[in-house]
Amino acid sequence: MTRDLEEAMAGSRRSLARTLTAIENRSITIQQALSVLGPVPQSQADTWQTLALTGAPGVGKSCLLDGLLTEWASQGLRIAVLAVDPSSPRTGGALLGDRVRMTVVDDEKLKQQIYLRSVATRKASGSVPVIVEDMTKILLSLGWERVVIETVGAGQSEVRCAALADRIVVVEGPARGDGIQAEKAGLLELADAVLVNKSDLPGAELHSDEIRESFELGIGTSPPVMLTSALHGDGIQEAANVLLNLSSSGRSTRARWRERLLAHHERKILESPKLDDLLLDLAKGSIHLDEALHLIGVLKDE
Ligand SMILES: Nc1nc2c(ncn2[C@@H]2O[C@H](COP(=O)(O)OP(=O)(O)OP(=O)(O)O)[C@@H](O)[C@H]2O)c(=O)[nH]1
Ligand SMILES: [Mg+2]
Repeated sequence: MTRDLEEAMAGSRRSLARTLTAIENRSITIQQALSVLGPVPQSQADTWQTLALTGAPGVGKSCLLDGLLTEWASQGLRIAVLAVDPSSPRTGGALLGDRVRMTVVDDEKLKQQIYLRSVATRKASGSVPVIVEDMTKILLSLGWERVVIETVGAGQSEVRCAALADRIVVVEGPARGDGIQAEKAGLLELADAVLVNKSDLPGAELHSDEIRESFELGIGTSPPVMLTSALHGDGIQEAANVLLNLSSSGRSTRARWRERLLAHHERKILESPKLDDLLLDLAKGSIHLDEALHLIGVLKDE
């Protein structure tokens, strides 16, 4: 494994892929990897290192990303993408590259600036947010300047993957006539920006008004809400500029830390070597929940 890590440091993409797979399978720990790769660089003042692009299946996240990556890579940035849950029922689990053609990699020059990777959530052993967090650390410590996480914005695990990122961009489609329901409001609470994609279809403008309104009426200060058409390339350049320099609002920061706190707690429990034994004891009724949490070290004596 050390050889793969060293070759990845020397720029081998195959070794990088193998390293990420080892992280995915939990056959190496992040501590072991970083002991060879060196520490994860800290982010500069107000610039983000990680950005999540999240939203319902099929809203156009991958198509948008293709456009955004083209803009960012043209500016010389080195960007890695982790696409989480490519096993959505809609697409039957094809890999990132097969689902939507990422045209950015057709350009010989831009291709060098981009690294694309799917996270196979079905095969993943352990908590997906933990795996995504560790993979992100590997990429950053190998000198990828920005990591974009594409994840469906439904379900706790996906939302927690998004919450790992320094910034969250929620992607929406045109209005479907059902307004903003509770689940959507929960996701919007995490948003540092909203892209209403498919602006070439009717209802996109209406939906961006609905979103701004729902922020004003309850969620808090509205972040930038922008219209895009990934299909026609409308609004992509503007969105790329705004997103690259996006700052985080107090509202989204708090919401994100809440998710991270919960994810961290879960990580401690899932990674405890005592977990299997404790589950048996809990099932037998020989210990209580509080005792189990004590033994894992999540609960401390007051
Ligand atoms: N009309 C229109 N269609 C679009 C636009 N952007 C994407 N699409 C189409 O929407 C479909 C889904 O696009 P994807 O980029 O795969 O969507 P996604 O959000 O990544 O989907 P999942 O990864 O499965 O969650 C594709 O058929 C795209 O061609 C757009 O701006 N306008
Ligand atoms: Mg996609």
